[in-house]
Amino acid sequence: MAETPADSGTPQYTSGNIQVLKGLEAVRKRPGMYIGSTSSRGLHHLVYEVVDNSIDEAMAGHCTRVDVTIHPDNSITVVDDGRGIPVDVHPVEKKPGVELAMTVLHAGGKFDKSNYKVSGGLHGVGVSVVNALSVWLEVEVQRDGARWHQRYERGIKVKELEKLGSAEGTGTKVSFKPDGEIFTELVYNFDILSSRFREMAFLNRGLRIAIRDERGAEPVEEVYQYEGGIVSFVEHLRKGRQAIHDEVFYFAAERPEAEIELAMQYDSGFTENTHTFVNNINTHEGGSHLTGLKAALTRTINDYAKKNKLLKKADDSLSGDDVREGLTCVLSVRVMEPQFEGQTKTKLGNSEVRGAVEGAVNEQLAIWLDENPRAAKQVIEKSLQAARAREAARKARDLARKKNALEGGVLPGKLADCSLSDPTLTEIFIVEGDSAGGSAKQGRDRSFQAILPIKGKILNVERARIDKILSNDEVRAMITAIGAGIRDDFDLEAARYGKIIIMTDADVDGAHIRTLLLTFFFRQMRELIEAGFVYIAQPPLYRVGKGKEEYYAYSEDQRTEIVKRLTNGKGDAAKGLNIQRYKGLGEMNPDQLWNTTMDPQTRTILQVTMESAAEADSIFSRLMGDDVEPRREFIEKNARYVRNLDI
Ligand code: 0RA
Repeated sequence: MAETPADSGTPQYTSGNIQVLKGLEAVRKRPGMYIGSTSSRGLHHLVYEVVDNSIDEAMAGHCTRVDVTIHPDNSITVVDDGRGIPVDVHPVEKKPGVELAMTVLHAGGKFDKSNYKVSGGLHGVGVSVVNALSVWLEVEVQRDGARWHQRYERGIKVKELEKLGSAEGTGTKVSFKPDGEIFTELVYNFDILSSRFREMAFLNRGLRIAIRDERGAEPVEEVYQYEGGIVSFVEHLRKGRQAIHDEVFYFAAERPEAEIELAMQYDSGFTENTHTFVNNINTHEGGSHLTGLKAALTRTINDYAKKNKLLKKADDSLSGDDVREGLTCVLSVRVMEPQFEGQTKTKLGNSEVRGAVEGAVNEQLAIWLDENPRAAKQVIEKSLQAARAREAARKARDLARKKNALEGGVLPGKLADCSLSDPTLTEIFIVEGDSAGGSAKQGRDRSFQAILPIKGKILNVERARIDKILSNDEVRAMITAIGAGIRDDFDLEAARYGKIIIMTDADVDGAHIRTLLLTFFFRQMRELIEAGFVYIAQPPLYRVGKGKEEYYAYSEDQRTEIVKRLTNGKGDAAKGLNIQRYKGLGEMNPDQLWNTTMDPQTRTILQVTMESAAEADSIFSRLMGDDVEPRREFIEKNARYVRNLDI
């Protein structure tokens, strides 16, 4: 039990205090239960948690800006101009509201649950959890003409709430430093935070969110504010593809079950980019709101097409996939008591939301189509083309099926399969090139490791339609080997391996092939990424030999370090060291490949995550889409990363 801090006078353990300490102790004992993990992901969750509270204020109409700062010691400050957390003493708990917010689980400073627009949900565990998991946390509130301050250490109050003086305006400032006793990673990633805040700014029209990184020589700052809200979001996501109608379709509707906002636009591409949110949380796994949206799109577009005699045969109809081809769409709903389900708790379970979304979209989309006949015609024409291509693909697939190419147990000839068949144990390496494939086949543990060599550049699936995708040999080999189908027919349970490991050369071509493969999985087997099945192998860049000893370096820094160590700090490479730069996997013999890259005991593999599907999607489109300009922009902006790929 914690001691009462020295400066707070006589110890006073009330039952309330003991409850509080027990609560926060529980958080410190099982942090994963509250923030999901204690790795990088959990570390970032702390910031989201605090910012979510500010966004709640914004949603309630009381806050216009949020400023986030990453300090040089990786502590964080979040400032908002909301009403400020209440500082008056709670009549029952006999403590200032701000203290309850900081110490009582799930209090979040909200004493009345009447607030409809709560962000909460995936995070929403309350700022007390951040407090419990921080070495220190300071909160400053401006309210009622004064400024107030309080400090905690590992969740324990070390200073009573103190009035610092008079002040104008209102707002809340929370600063904290994550606890190294809890987290395995303490360094914040600017890009992860930044893209999350951009998403937040899109979802909360007009709200200004700034993020400032003070860790480098020069501070870096990004400011996000979108007067267009999710319309701007759709325009951002669609960037890189050619729109087929000028204006983004948008509506906002209030229903008893949910507040609904939708923005969408069609482009000439062949993929669908739908992103759904519930109370600002990205529902990667979809759920009832998405089901309602899909049903409404299919129904309303078919109704319009029939009414306007745009379908050739009376009995023809467009499928869901047809009407979503080339669609970029953001659906944002706000629900009073969201039920999150699914593997990553990002699937909306509330069944009543389905009908609400379906009804609203049916109604509003029908109006829009009627009022925009030119756009409507483009959309129907596009869907009809998709239907024709799909019919062609079905024929191609039937043919392929007959040849046992996609299904029916015949595995691709190039696959060296493993002997075990339990996918919790097995893994497949997708290897660039036949020579590396040969080494991998010899070096592997054949009981659980399968090898599929693929030839150079696979098809760019972003640009190709389904019928073409399926006619590509490399792609077909991957689909058959994995055995879980693609797109809507994808069945994770049927996957023949638990790990899909991409193994490409450490050069520019290798990076390109890796991006192509990731695009393929992202587009055709998204669930595979969502479920965390996809990995990237990390082959070494150098082999440093000294006599009979050999060491492997996976980065430039590591090579320098090894050379220093082997030359007793002199860093002189000439001293009998043999440094080999691996240009390709093919240069490694089977044993080396096993030891450095494939042996689960010693290797490092990177798991591909869907941290932000929206961001990943937009990058894929920018890099792989038809428009050249965004690709050039991206490459220029990221040239420093690109350059590192082939040193
Ligand atoms: C409870 C009640 C009120 C505001 C807040 C909490 C609040 C919490 C946070 C956390 C970060 N920023 C915040 N801003 C406000 C409303 C009090 C009133 O009615 O004035």
